[in-house]
Amino acid sequence: MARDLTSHHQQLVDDGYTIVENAIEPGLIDALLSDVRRLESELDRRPADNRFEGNRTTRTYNLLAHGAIWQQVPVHPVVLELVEGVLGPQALVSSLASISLAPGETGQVLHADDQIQPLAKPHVATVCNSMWALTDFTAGNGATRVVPGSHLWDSPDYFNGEPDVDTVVAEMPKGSVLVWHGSTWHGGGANTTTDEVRVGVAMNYCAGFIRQQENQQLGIPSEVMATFSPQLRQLCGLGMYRGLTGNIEKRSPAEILYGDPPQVQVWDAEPIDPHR
Ligand SMILES: O=C(O)CCC(=O)C(=O)O
Repeated sequence: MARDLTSHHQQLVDDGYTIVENAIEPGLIDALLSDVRRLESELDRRPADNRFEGNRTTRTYNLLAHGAIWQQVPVHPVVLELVEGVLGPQALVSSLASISLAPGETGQVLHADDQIQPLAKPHVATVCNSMWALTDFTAGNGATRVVPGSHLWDSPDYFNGEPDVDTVVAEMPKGSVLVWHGSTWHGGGANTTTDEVRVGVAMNYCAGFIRQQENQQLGIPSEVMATFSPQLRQLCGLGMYRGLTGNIEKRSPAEILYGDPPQVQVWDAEPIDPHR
């Protein structure tokens, strides 16, 4: 039976975030964690050294290109239901990355994930992101901090120092997911432990009318895209949004390239009155 997410939908409306405890099947969480470690080693991922990504944090981007197991993440029904509640239908994968926050990492600057968009706030949701806990997230190991209600504020100046706002530490057990509206201020916490690496997966979505953060159409090799389900190809931006945006001569790229079921083009969807 599908999980009742009513209270989580409401918390996203009111507070701009929600935590769904134990949302993901434990076997999948363990398999993802082991794949994050495989990729960090095989791709020789090292921490970046900038204020945003941190200097004790290892990130692996574009995960859909790096192993079949990642195909299970964007389509997870619990997360996708909440995300589509915020963004509406036909949302897109914006980016998929792992974030391993090691001891000694300092708190990330608070920010909103839609702040790069030149839109007056508050505005209709354009971004909705999630953080999957592959390990426990605690105040000590750098659990994400969120600012409740900040999705309703007007244009703040995020990068001008640490704002004086109250944050909630999104502590959650391994297997849980934090979902937030793209305008909600948040940031990774500081990892003050001596031996715990906090590992999360940032599964980020945008509305179907917004440009994706990571270019899924070019970043995922076509032979890998060919192994995806039609639903995942749609999420990667190979469909048409509302029967129009992203079309090629009135057909979707997914239909042309992979033979996916045709989508009705919006102009053809309107019934024609033969007497007009
Ligand atoms: O690591 C986290 O908890 C949050 C990361 C984040 O918000 C980001 O990099 O945009």
